[in-house]
Amino acid sequence: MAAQPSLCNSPPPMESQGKKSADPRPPSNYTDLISTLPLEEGWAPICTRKYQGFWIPQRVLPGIMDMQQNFKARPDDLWVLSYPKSGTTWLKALTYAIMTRAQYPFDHHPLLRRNPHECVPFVDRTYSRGQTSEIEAMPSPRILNTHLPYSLLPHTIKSLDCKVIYVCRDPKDVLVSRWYFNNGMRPQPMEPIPFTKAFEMFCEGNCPYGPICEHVLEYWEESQRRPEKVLFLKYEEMLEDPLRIVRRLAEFMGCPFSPEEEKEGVVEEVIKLCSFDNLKSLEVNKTGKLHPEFVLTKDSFFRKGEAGDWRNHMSPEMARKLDRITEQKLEGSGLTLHGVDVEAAATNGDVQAQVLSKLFVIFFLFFGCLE
Ligand code: PAP
Repeated sequence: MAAQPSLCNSPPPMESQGKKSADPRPPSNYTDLISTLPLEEGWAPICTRKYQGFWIPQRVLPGIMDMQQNFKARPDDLWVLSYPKSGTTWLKALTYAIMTRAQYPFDHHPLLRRNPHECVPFVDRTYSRGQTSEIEAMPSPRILNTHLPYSLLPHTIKSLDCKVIYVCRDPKDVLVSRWYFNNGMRPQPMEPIPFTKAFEMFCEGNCPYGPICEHVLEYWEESQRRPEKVLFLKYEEMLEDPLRIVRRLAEFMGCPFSPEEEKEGVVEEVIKLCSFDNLKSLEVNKTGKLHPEFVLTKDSFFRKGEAGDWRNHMSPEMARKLDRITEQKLEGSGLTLHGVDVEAAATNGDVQAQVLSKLFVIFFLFFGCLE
């Protein structure tokens, strides 16, 4: 039988080739370098190359290299950053709604007509298409997004001390979300990736933009060093207490809610507009694609929107294995990453232990005194 041509072996597509573009700089000059980097095909049709320690999708690598060399940051840029499938779409919607709340009434808001990814551009992909002028033409303050780890960010973002908001999520749920997303991209007759294979690859750090723990740790450490510039959020906290998170976001962004806005329920309006149920139900997010070359339709960004769906896909042993890997990698950092429910259980356990030890001391003192 003739060997099937690999979906991954094609060189990085020069997406702006052959298209009329106002941009003079399609990033074709990185092809030779990219072809020398280690290639991983397990997540096909997403093929990744190991670049500066991370598995970066080949398709966006020319744009990333171009960005690293040529991106011009502005001091008031706000970056929404994440490991993929960690809550990017939601965070984009929230930051955009917070920033533009005085410009648009909530019943005529652009988020009702445009997908959050169209309101806050994914810069890697825009650069890969050679459409850098789209980013340059954005009025300030810009909200921009990339999935790059901190160490790979263009240096001007760091030298200008731009504000960064990072969202992370329980890696088990990230994997499940990635698995569905990836399978949706596989053309017929490709079978879905067996979940056990996806699990093993993920555990080894082999996943687009992975390894996940190193990605998360870089931002966590930066948020500890510069909390006024790097805000670190967890998807599970956002689900649990959106009011607190939205207020925190607005403060961090330099546009806190005024007492009048609080009284008028603006915080609640932002949450409602950006809620999973609302965004998923909008016509604009049900059909159509973000770009003609993008395989998936916009509804693929809104699947379940919950914490803990991993329970429906992993055995307890698998979950324990991934948790153990995560704990080992995060050891000593002060960060935990296994979802609010598990953490809450651990915290409850701590509280119970504290109560028991206090009772023990009282008991001991009381009977000690009697003797
Ligand atoms: P991306 O990296 O491709 O942009 P990202 O938005 O980070 O994806 O993650 C998608 C996840 O966020 C999906 O999770 P699930 O597969 O477990 O369901 C998606 O459902 C969830 N999501 C999208 N929008 C919202 C929202 N408004 N509220 C809560 N979760 C959301």
